[in-house]
Amino acid sequence: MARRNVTSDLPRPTLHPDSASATLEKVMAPTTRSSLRRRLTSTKLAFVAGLALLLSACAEDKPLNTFEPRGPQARFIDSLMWPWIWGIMGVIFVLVTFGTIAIAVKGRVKPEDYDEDDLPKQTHGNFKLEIFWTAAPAVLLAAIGIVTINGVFELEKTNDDPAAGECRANADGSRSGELDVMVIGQQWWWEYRYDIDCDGFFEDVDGDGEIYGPNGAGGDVDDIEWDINVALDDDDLVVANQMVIPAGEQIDLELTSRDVIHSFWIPRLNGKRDTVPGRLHTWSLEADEPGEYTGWCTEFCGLSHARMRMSAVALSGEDFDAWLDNQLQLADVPTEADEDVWAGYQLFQANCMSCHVVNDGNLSYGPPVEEGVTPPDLEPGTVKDFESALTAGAAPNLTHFATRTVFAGAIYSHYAGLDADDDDVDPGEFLELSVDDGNDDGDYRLNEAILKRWIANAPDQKAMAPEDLRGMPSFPALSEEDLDHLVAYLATLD
Ligand code: HEC
Ligand SMILES: [Cu+2]
Repeated sequence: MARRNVTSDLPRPTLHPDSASATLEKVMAPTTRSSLRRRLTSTKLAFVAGLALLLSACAEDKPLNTFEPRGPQARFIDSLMWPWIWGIMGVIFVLVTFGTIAIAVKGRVKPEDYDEDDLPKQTHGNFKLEIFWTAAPAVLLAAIGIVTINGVFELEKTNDDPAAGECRANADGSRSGELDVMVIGQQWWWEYRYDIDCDGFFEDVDGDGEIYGPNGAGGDVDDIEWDINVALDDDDLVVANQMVIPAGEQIDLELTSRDVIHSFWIPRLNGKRDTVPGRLHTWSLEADEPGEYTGWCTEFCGLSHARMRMSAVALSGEDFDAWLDNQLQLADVPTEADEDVWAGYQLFQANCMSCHVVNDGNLSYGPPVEEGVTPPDLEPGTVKDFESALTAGAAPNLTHFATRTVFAGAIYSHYAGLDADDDDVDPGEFLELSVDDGNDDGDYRLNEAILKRWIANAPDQKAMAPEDLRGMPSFPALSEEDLDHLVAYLATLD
């Protein structure tokens, strides 16, 4: 390479004593065995950790994989990722990476040509290049922006409002019609309310002709302060932690929260949407096939945020109708004849009813109404919401607890031997869950141990703050026998 004298009067660069050469010297210095071992161990560790991370991508069971869409909404999002976003990013990644390597290799100075006074040609400004690398990203971002914004509108699409008489629980007993579900987040579990009679989610609680809440007269959703416990329509079906839906149908969701902001995310069915107290966000999801689809709260919401999961079970239309029929039944009231269950029922009334609802037709709690307002008469067999001893104002509804497979924010499964993703299991069998009756005929077994442990000391298993009315308290006074009785009672709630 030609020597260029112009630069010879520039100061020569010197190496900082702490920089690469110093490090190199240290590395080359004679080492004791232990320091060598240390170095090897951390290298090995880094290698193993890296490999584990890489291999985790090959896991068979990836219930939270966004790239395995199982419904139209999730598929739509996936179609944005590929070819659009990942495609464009991929091309840029390859161009930049290999471009950098190619230039470095091509422009490198061979040791024999090395001349410390020789600097590369200095370039200042290149109008064409600058225009190019400003315009090209702008064009790419605009393209991605167009498909993404279109996607936002696409995912907002809801079903048309059903015509009269086309509902899940029609007066004539038919089950045609679409389904709206309200999703309510609270610390640290999910409630699902099904608007099965299609009269909306809210009702005129005090009978003054005005409906509380966002659907109320003259109301702008965002302006109205509303108490969800008062406003919700009590004819609706209430379940906790496991949302059961018919496969192949779009389910419209209304999302809200009773305490802090949570985020609802079942990745194989749709993207994320925040649940915000005092607001209603619309969302939807649809599962192509029967099966279980899990999700995770994705907005930090306090102590047990990481233990606030979701479970959606899609059933065939027929199975779903059967499930719904069953859910609409009142819970059985135990009789004294069955001593264990009866004892459990008594314990439940004494210890648990201040928070949990079991709709067995014997409840007559009224909503917390203002002074001077008469609550409407209760139809026999209906249950009213009441303010429970909790900040969120509600604990999981246990009316059909034994027909669900998960509890406590879907972190535990209370049935042994059941996996909806198992090819041999018909998700419809979720309906036929029954307690182990002693004969070995393939019943799913209620996991009594896990339930007893939970009832005795829930905060020990899931971080909660019962002293602050957040979460379930522990019950140190309950004996082993009491716990058996309580579980015997819970097992009848099918
Ligand atoms: C102070 C209110 C309160 C009381 C009293 C209470 N619980 Fe709970 N319970 C909760 C809350 C809140 C949860 C949800 C906790 C979570 O998953 O984060 C819960 C969850 C549960 C669950 C799991 C339900 C599900 O679907 O996730 C069961 C079962 C349960 N409680 C049983 C009982 C029993 C039995 C008693 C009486 C011995 C009782 N609880 C007393 C507040 C209460
Ligand atoms: Cu949350």
